[in-house]
Amino acid sequence: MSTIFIKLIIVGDSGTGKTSIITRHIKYEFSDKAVTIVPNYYQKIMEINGNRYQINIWDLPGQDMSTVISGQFARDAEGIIYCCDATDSRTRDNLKKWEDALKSKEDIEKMKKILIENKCDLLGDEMNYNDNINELRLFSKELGCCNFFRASAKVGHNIDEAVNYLIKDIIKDLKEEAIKENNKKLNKTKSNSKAGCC
Ligand SMILES: Nc1nc2c(ncn2[C@@H]2O[C@H](COP(=O)(O)OP(=O)(O)OP(=O)(O)O)[C@@H](O)[C@H]2O)c(=O)[nH]1
Ligand SMILES: [Mg+2]
Repeated sequence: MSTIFIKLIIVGDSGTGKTSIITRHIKYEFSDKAVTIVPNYYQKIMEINGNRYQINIWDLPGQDMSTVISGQFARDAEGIIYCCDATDSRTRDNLKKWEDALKSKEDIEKMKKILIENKCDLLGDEMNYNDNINELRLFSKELGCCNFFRASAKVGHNIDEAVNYLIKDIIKDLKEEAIKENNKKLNKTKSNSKAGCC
C-alpha cells in the first residue's frame, strides 16, 4: 500500500494553544506548554478506504511571525489551521495578519483551512454560547475557511473533530483529483486504442 503525504500547518498568536491542540490530538494529553521557539512537526498515520495517509502537522511559533513566514513553512501544505483564543478577541483579529503574511509568500487559495477558537472551557456558563457564533462564522469565511470550531485543548472538546474535518476535506479533493487523473489516463488509452483500430 503506497502512502499519501499530507502537510498541515497551525498558525496564530503565541499562547492561543496551538501546541496544546496538536498534542491533545496526537498524544491525547494536555499539560502546561512552554512557548514554542522552533517549528516542530507531529505525525500521524491514518488508513481510510484502503489508502494510507501520513499526516505531518507543523506547529509554528506564534511569537515570531516574520521568522515563520520567511522560513516558508507553509510551502506545499495542503491545509492550514488558524488558531485563536476565545477569551482574547485580539488573537482572532490578528489572524488576518497571519493570513496576509502567509499570502505574501504562498498561494494559500488552493489550501484548505479551518478556524479553531480554542480555550472555550474558559468562557464560563454566564456567556451565551451562541452570542458571537455568527460573527465567528463570518470571520472564518473571510479567512477562506471551510469550517470553524469552538474547542478546548484542555478538556479535549472538538479538537479531534476539527483536525479530522480538515484532513477529510483535503482527502476528498485529493480523491477527486486522483479520479480526474485516472479518467484522463483512461481517455488517453481509449483514444490510443481507437488510433490502433483504424
Ligand atoms: N484553559 C485552557 N488553557 C489552554 C487551552 N489550550 C492551551 N491552554 C494553555 O494556554 C497556554 C499556551 O498554550 P500553548 O499550547 O503553549 O500555546 P501556543 O499557541 O503553542 O503558543 P506559542 O508556542 O508561543 O506560539 C498554556 O499554558 C496552555 O496550558 C485550553 O483549551 N484551555
Ligand atoms: Mg507552541
